[in-house]
This record gives sequence, structure tokens and C-alpha cells, in this order.
Amino acid sequence: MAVQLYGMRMSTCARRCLIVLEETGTAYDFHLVNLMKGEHKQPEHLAKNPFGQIPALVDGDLTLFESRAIIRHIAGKKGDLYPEGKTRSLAEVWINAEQAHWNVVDQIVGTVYFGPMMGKPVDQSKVEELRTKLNEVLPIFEKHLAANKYFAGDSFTLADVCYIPYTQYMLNNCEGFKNAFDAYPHLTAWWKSVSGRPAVAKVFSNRKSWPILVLLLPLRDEDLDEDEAEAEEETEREAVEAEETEVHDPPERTRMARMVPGSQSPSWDV
Ligand SMILES: N[C@@H](CCC(=O)N[C@@H](CS)C(=O)NCC(=O)O)C(=O)O
Repeated sequence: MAVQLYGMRMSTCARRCLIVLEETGTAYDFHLVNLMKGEHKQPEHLAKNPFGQIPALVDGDLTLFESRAIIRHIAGKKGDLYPEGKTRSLAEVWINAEQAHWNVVDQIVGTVYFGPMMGKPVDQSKVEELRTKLNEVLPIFEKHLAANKYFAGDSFTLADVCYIPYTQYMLNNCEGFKNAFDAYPHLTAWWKSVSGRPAVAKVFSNRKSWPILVLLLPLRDEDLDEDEAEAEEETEREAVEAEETEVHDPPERTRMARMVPGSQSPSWDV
């Protein structure tokens, strides 16, 4: 029976789960929980995640939330992303290191990309503080990847998955950070390898699952879930409008933040 994933395809935490579902070939249905409409704070979703966040996963009579718990559950049942023994122990080390030390990347993405999208102006002093922090941790990750092809050794595991969504947004969407890996050849090689995986590329493209066909056919806009495509277009449009009206009509800029009840300072993961 297919598992049920609740979230938004553009959400970093949902993307962790989507990557693992695609990598393991697990059958799943995707259900949009539209943050822009505050659907994550409605009773129907709170019954799945009492903290009112996405994603959530329903597998038979089991309901899970927290993206890293969800991916351990999926990969524990199928595939080889979470092998038992030493590799799993090492994967755990680097999953924890991601939460403890890569969260500077999460903060950069929140501050430079998602914040403005939600109507929050960029705080330049915070950006510089984050840049300093990033420069402190990147050499540590670089050194590790100089000795290991992937975070847990020779094979791609859940540890790599955990780093991917925020890294993708930082390198693609954050002005001033798009070249963050340039001075680090091993981080660059790791990124080239993981971002080139078909499952990862498919999740980045926000498309729904089309087993095998997706590798053969060009991706089309129709492949997006209709309601999700609409929600994301709306988000993009609002973000562009907010940018355009920044100077002329400042109150307009805060409209998106108001669209998410209880989320004047929306959290985009920890
Ligand atoms: N630690 C949680 C974080 C979940 C999270 O922050 N989700 C974000 C989207 S990526 C969210 O639901 N934000 C809305 C809110 O916090 O109100 C996980 O890994 O699943």
C-alpha cells in the first residue's frame, strides 16, 4: 500500500522525504498542505503533526512527522540508503552534524531567500554574521569530504540526503552565496555527484512521480499536481509583486506573511 506524504514540494523538509521516496522506489501519494493558506495550522493537519509543520507521513496505521524520522522509517524498509552496521553509525554522526552545524545554511536560506518571499526584509548584519559562521564550518566539511566520497563513506546514504535541500536553495537562490563552494573542491565534487542523481533532480524540478517515464520524457508543466502548481505560482507571483512594490507600497510586502496565520516569522526548518 502506498504511503501518504503531506507537505509542499518546495519545502526543504518535504524534499528530504521526497528524495528518499524516489531513491527507494517507494510507492507514495502526495497531498498538498498549503502553508500560504495556513493549512498546516488546521485541525486536519494538526492531527498528523501537533506542531503544525510539514511534512507528515502516514503509513498504514502509523503517522509520523519530523523529516529525519520519516526518512529513517522509509529507508529502513526498502533500499540501501541506510545500511546496518558501521555505515549506519557514520550516517547518524553526519545526520546529527547536519542539524548541529549545517543549520547555518538553513539560516542563510531562511534569511536571504524564504524570508523576503514571505515579506521579511533582509537583515544585512545577520547575513554577514551567517557568512562568518559559514566560513568557519565549510573547511571542516571540506576536510571530511576530501577523505570520503559521501558523508558516511563510499556510498550515498540518508546523511547526504539531509544536506541536499538547503544546499540546493543556497547555491541556486541566495544572492551572495551562489559561489559558496568555489574554494572547496571536495564539497563541489560532492554537490555535483548528489545533485546529478535522477531522483534528486526530479525532486528539484517539483514534479510528481512518473516511474521510469520521467527518465525518458521531457518534463512538462502538466506533470505538476495542479493544486500544487497553482499554489507555487501564487507564491512566486506574490514574491515578485512584493519585490516590485517594495519601495512604492511597503504594506503590500507584508501581505504574504499575513497569509500564514500565526507565522509572522515563519520557520523554514531546523
Ligand atoms: N524539524 C522539522 C521542521 C519542519 C519545518 O520547519 N517545516 C517548515 C517547512 S520546511 C514549516 O512547516 N514551516 C511552517 C511553520 O513552522 O509554521 C522537520 O525536519 O520536519
